[in-house]
Amino acid sequence: MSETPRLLRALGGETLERPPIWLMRQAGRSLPEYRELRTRAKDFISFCHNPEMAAEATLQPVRRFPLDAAIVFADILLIPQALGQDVWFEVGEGPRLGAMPQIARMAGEVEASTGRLAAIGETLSRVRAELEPDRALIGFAGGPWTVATYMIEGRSSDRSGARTFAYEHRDELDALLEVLVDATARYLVMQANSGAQALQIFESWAEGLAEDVFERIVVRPHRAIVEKVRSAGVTAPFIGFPRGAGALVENYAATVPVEGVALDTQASADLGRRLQANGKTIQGALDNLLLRAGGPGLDARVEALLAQWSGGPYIFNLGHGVMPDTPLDHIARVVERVTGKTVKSGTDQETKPA
Ligand code: 1CP
Repeated sequence: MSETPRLLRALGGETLERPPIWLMRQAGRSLPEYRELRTRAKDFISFCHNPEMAAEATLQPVRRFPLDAAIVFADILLIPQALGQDVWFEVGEGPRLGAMPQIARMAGEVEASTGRLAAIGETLSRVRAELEPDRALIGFAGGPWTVATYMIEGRSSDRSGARTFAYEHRDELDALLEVLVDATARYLVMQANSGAQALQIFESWAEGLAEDVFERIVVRPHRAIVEKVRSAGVTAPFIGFPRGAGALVENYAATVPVEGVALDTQASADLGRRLQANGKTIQGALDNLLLRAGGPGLDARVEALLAQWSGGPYIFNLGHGVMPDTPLDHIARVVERVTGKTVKSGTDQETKPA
């Protein structure tokens, strides 16, 4: 049997007898063993910068479930921090960022920023050494616009402040995106050189943008990232995730040279098939809230997704990350259905010894 990970075969354009499966945000708070590990770190950022702990968190979901890929445990907000903006996490509330440094100042930090993220490379090489060869290792970064929304607003928000900024300070936003494109491309090159075999760009907040704005602040920066990473000699496939882009995802797929396009929960069967027909591998798009809810509705939706998209290159996944309070037996049931494998470890809420 071929040891090329199923995820990479799908991203190479193969239609497989069963699609690979992994779940966005599969590591982390839905797992009791993660919550236990998390108590040992002083804070979330130091957790991400601790290769031993981050490698453990990366491997936890693939030990528990027969998933086809692991995604490196890190966060999209490590880049602003590496560029000199303060970032911290308020327990139970989410990210907080200090005042945004001057853009020109951050531009001068781009080269050094990759070195400040060296621990993530170390996490990747540790995981790659431990992961079975038929499972892929995914690296990632946030999309420049999504990262910029946090940098501008200083926290999770409805992004209205960041969008207003995009209109009122057009040149400044373009300059900020350029800094982020540069830092992100270098970071992804470092991740690929450390063992990441596929690279996902999480543009989680691509919704609500007019076509011309979407082109300017999502499409163009993504294309620039992919081109920069490719010109550094990296051949790892990309998965772009312009979440909430709606019909504009077709413009995205036609212009950004990514191999895979991750679709959110509202993507229609036809939209996915059109992207496949145009040479893209698609990923998605089970509702994370349905995964949490479970029951016959979940089973029916999993069957529908498999039926509608398995005729072309397809990666089974969610349309947004796993909710922290998702029952693990719901995850087990979906993974078993897609892979045809049984989940060996207990799926109850008990902590499993490492
Ligand atoms: O203490 C903790 O456990 C903090 C919770 C947590 C975790 C586990 C955060 C804070 N980030 C992460 C890890 C993480 N973040 C991963 C690796 C784990 C995995 O996927 O298995 C990844 C891929 C991310 C990506 C990420 N971070 C995104 C994009 C994906 C998405 O969900 O849209 C975003 C928007 C963030 C910002 C962020 N970091 C953390 C939180 C709670 C948030 C979201 C805040 C918000 O909703 O605005």
